Amino acid sequence: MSFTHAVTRPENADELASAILGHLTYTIGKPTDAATRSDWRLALTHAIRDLVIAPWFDSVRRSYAEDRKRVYYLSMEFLIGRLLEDAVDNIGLGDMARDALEGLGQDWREVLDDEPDAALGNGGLGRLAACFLDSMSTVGLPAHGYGIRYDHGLFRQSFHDGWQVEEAEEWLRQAHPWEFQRREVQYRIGFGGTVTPGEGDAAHWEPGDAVLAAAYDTPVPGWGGKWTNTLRLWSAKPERLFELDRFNQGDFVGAAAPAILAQTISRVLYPDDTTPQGKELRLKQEYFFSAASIRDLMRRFLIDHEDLSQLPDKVAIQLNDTHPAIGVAELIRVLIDDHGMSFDAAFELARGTLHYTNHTLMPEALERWGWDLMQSVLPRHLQIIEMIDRRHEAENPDRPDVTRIIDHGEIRMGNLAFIGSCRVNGVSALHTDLMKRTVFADLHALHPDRIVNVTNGVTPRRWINTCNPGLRNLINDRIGDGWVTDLDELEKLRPLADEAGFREGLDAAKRANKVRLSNWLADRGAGTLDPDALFDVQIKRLHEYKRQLLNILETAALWNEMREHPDRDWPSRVKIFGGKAAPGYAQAKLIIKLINDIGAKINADESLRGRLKVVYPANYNVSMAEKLIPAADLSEQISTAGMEASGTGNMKFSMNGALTVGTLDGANVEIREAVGPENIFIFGKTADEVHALREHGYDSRPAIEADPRLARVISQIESGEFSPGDPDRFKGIGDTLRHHDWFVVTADFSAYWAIQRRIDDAWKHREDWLRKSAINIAGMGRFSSDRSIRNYAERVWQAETME
Ligand code: T68
Repeated sequence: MSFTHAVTRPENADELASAILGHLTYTIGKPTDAATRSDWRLALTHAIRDLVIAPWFDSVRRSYAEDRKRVYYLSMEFLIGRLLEDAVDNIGLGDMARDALEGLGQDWREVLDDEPDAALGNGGLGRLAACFLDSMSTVGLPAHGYGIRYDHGLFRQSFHDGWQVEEAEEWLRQAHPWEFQRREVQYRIGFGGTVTPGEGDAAHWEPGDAVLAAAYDTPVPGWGGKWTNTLRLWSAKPERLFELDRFNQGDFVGAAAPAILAQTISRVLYPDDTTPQGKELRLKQEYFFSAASIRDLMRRFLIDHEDLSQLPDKVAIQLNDTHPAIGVAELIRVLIDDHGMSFDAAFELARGTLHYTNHTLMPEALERWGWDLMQSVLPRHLQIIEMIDRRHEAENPDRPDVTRIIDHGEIRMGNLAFIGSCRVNGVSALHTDLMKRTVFADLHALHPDRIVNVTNGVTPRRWINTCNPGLRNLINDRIGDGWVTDLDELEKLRPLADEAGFREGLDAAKRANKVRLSNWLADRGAGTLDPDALFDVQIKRLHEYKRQLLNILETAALWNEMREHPDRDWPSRVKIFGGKAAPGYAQAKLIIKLINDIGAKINADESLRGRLKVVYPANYNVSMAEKLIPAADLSEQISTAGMEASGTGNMKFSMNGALTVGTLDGANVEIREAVGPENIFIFGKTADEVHALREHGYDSRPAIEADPRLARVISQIESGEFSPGDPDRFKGIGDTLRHHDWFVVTADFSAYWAIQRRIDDAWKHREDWLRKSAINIAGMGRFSSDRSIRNYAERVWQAETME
């Protein structure tokens, strides 16, 4: 019998409203007069989800039928944010859905804002994975995302007296209608135990304990609904839910204990960003999802292929940073122990299939695991890693020690990922170049063709089309909407930069976004903001290398200067900060407190007549970024040169018409090329200069002595001017700036101050500013994640799209 109730696409808002009401009644089980906002959101979500299912099935069917190479993107993090509005827009029903919902008496924005963010990531790395999912679907590349279904995503941040306080995040407290649990798909993932030798290279591993990896699938519809991929997230479940014996003996808590222990593996996202922690649980998380994913993709491969040697022709596995690098050993283990291959053959196959993306140059951020820990958690994998290391040494007898995988009792996951991969990539031109010259210099010398560059990108669907309707409409009116899937089309805006009418439109769209943001911030206690002020925004994880400290020092120095020269023509500025510090990162948390304390002092100073404000809304996340970025005039990208691998926020701001103040770091270098040096504010030491400064131990004293503004702010911080009740509070920050200024904040201060004053001047020339803004938007074509994904498909995965 064929299925005759397939949901058809609604022709108009009434039909969609009827589908929403149907779900409110029969799926949610609520009459309209008792329905809450969440009920309406869930009903709308189900109505939209229905429309995604048939195209999803079609995509799966076609990818099996045509037997194309599939891409598997393994990532510990997918920072996907909200899904509803994105899905509605991707299937082209944005206006209709709004009309339908408003016809039902609901406020569109309020209903959309009811959706919790899926914060299954820390920052750039996780958000990149989410943009890549969108692009892989949009360009029609058969792909799966594989990750962990954390019960608790990134912690919720609040400020108590200006200090960061963390609380567990609970995105799953509400129903999550986008996912489908696949009860039939579960794998037993073992840990510990013993290994006994088998035939040839094979061995028998008897794990000491095990958990089940249970699959939850989320459809990822691309633009226009033409292709839909799957994000499969793994949740850890116990093998036995319950120990009846213990329960019957009255040990009610103990009866459930083994189950609870098993579930801890997918309980929380590690809130570290860039610093690894030698935690057993983290290693178990990494193995858990890598092993489940590899078993799942092997199962799919074996449905249609008997010949394992075809694996590299049909499968590309991308390791998003080293977090899934244990997958190198797991894939080889499966090929040897489960499929009877020799180690050499298995290694060759694995190396043809795996690829690794590096996201950081900080050597301390490259993962390492203790030999003892690996031996106790993954004894068979340790043997395989030893075999890989010996083989690499045999092939490269003169290799330097730094290229070893196992050294000084540690397993270096970066080297394992490099040696086990076919292609290794950096995420911006500068970062890739530095990878070749620094952390991977010796491995690069041994394997000169392996490292390639794939500059990051972001999806213009979420980051212009959906988050900035004013700008979207302006662009569509002038050049049509082809840019949504071919961002190079934005080039057509370049000549319009010289057209007053277009600049006016740009101005009006930006101002409307700023008014909306001001209202939203006012609701969060920011007071009244002047929408005609320059909105100067730094939003990203709190990290010393990102130098929020440089920004707040300059802000305090500006405050001093404004008080000294109150009659100067100071343009109004709103300094907006957003971002979380890792809970264990004391210095970053102290910087948050400093920003809030300096902000409180400035905001209370009436002599400024509102011309300088500092705002730091708590709990920055993807949906907050969607409000802030369209309203920004100035984008702060001021990391210590050589330390930000790429940045992706920099691209989002520029696409939305903000001008960048930045160092020559990460993708800022390529943004400068794309928009022209006269349309971006670049300052500060270059990566090579920073390196040279550090070589002999950087001494900040001359820089502080030479700049009275800087000297004064540091003294104010140290003397307790911003912390009168606790004058010693920020001594540590003064001490860092004076004696251990690793991030060369003091060396760049004068240049940063100077460029900010140039920005003050530029802001006063409104037409010229808008021209620059238009040129920024026009130049952003190459920063679409569609371009990144096409680069990966061609240069890394050797995979074709379904066009
Ligand atoms: C970021 N890395 C880079 N790491 O810092 C950024 N790390 O320059 C780049 O644009 C982005 O990756 C995408 O390539 C991260 O975000 C992490 O979040 C992270 C998480 C856990 C452990 C280590």
